[in-house]
Amino acid sequence: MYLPKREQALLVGIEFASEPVPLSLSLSELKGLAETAGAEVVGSLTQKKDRPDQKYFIGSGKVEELKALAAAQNADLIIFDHELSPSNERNLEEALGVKVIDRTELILDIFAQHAHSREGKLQVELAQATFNLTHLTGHGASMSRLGGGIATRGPGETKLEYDRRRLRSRISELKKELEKVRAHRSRKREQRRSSRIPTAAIVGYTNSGKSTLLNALTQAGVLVQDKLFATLDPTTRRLYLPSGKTILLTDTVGFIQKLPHHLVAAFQATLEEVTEADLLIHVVDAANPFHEQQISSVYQVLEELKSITKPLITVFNKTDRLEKPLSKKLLGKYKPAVAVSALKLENLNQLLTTIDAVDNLTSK
Ligand SMILES: Nc1nc2c(ncn2[C@@H]2O[C@H](COP(=O)(O)OP(=O)(O)OP(=O)(O)O)[C@@H](O)[C@H]2O)c(=O)[nH]1
Ligand SMILES: [Mg+2]
Repeated sequence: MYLPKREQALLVGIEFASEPVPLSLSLSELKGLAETAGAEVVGSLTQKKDRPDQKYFIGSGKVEELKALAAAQNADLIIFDHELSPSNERNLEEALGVKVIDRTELILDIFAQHAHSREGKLQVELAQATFNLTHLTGHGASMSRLGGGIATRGPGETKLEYDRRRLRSRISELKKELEKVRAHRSRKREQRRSSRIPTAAIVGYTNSGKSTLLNALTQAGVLVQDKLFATLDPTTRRLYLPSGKTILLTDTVGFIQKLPHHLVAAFQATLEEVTEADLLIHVVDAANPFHEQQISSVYQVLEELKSITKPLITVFNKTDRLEKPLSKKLLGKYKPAVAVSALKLENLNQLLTTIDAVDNLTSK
């Protein structure tokens, strides 16, 4: 069997004083993203700075350090934990002679590998094409020089374009196609509405256990993986509540901090499952030490989607991995909140009762 060589990646992060999320969280997440994309992380470099350097984003002394580290570790990919400008990327690649990508490109690469439905593929290609159009002065020239691999792959068999005119026409084609998909989805939603069954969307940070919860509650058989962004396409199943009521439950794409705005926009068709839902079930990985920061990131995206005022139940998941039970204070802060283990099927009845108690979730 042919196994492509794993790219050897170095991670780079700057600790800005103003950043609310600690760099250690961001970098460990970046490592997870890089591994999910198929790279092997061989080292990392960090720097404290007030603001990014104009030319290289990091300071020029750090560029030298990075070059030496890349040579010592045989790195063929450098991943920045921040959004780089096209000229930053070009300058860095020229100085280092190694492919340089940023967090957004890495996430887009994972999305491209995980897109299976026609809708998912269209959405990812639109996001990549929009990204490439705004970054043509960067990779456009250097991409061919620095070869393929991560951030050069499109969904399925699609080849990424780096030609301004072709990109523009492809973007308008993709938008038209996606309009059709949205129209189809909205017809399906209308059908559901006319069937008068209320809907709940499972939302939350990536890898928090959303698909595991859908499977546990409805035996949906959705793919579960210890990977970031395993789910891109929404799956909807019926859920029968203890009172005898029925609702439709939808598993959705995960959120992550520093999710660029245009990516959220490209996923509009999928995210409409969230904006149209009567109830949000917010799954939180209680075993992640940074779960409160993750909650804030999810709230930010929900705000962007104008869905933050919807009824919301917080589900603290993975309690089987906790050494001591969650504090009453935490559960009180995010009320109504339930602590469960979707994997071990623990306390799911309490969740069902809590869903049952939500006002206005009766058939309309
Ligand atoms: N220990 C433990 N692991 C869990 C639990 N729920 C989910 N997991 C694990 O967490 C990982 C991610 O689970 P998923 O259900 O794929 O998470 P997700 O939120 O759907 O992730 P994305 O679709 O990638 O955003 C898998 O390895 C699951 O087995 C739980 O209650 N306890
Ligand atoms: Mg999932």
